Amino acid sequence: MKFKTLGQFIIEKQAEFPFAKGELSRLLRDIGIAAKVVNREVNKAGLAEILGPLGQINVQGEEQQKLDVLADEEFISALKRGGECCYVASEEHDEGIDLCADDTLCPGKYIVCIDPLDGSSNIDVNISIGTIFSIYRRISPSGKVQKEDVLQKGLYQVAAGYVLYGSSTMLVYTTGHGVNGFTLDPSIGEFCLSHPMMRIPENGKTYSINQGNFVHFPEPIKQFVKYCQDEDPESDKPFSLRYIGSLVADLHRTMLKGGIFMYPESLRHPDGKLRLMYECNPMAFILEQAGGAASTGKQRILDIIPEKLHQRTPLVIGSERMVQQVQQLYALEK
Ligand code: AHM
Ligand code: MG
Repeated sequence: MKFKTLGQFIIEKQAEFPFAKGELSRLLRDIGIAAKVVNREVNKAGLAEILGPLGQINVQGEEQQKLDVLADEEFISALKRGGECCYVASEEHDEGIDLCADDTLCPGKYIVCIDPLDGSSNIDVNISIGTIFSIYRRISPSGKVQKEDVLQKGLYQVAAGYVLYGSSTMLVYTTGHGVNGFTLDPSIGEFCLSHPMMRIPENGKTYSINQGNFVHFPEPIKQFVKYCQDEDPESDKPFSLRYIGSLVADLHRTMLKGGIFMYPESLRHPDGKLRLMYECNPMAFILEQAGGAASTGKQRILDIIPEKLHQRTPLVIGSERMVQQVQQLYALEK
């Protein structure tokens, strides 16, 4: 076979750390398997009549789609079965799920925060959606998982990744040693290494934001958007606007082509819309590992000390130079 599979790659990487017991490798493998099951369901959604709202409202006050529920169940049961994870926090659940609650000898030492199906409002219209995951090592040695085990800074993630259910399905992840991307080959049912050591260009010519909210944007973001729209042949401006409204797809494009994605605070959303633990931290870790940057505009995302699971934060992420420009505009505001 021409390409290395995800399974082979994980084993090979583990061999580079002779003292590692392979638990994280097994956890990543479990997530990869669940992603394939979810991909199968996403692909046949239109056929199987599982498309469309389930009629329940999730903790964020949004209508849950059937596929959200299915993806959530699939990932949680894969993590439970695998035995390496002691606690799952899912965007779909009010409270985290303690997988060790009834078992004081529970061997799992990893905490997984997951958005099982992000961008689900796009399902009905056949636009790319994604799964985002973030992995931490628990701090307390055993027993019931504590608040400090879960609410760790993004800086302490041991791994993070996403799955993009797009025109092809990809799994992209980092363990803090660069970012690698795998494309699902449906003919053999394997993720194959297609994008080794991904790097985001230092600068870009695309900006991504829900510009319909312009009147609500804070001043620095308004200024930056106007800067992107100015005519300047030297820097090839005006820049192109690209916004899918599906975070994984918008950030995957940003990582490959360079550019910036912003979901700022506004009067309507004083802390922005996106969730720190399920969306911003994992994406920040991945983008930083690929050579990019991620900020609230005022602070590095990975430095935020989380206070609650479903916390939201403004997000400015992408090519380092562009993120720095936005940060400078915020700094001038003071
Ligand atoms: P979700 O977690 O409910 O799917 O919402 C998150 C999504 C992101 O994928 C996307 O970046 C954002 O919401 C789009 O929001 P908006 O429609 O306000 O532009
Ligand atoms: Mg989401």
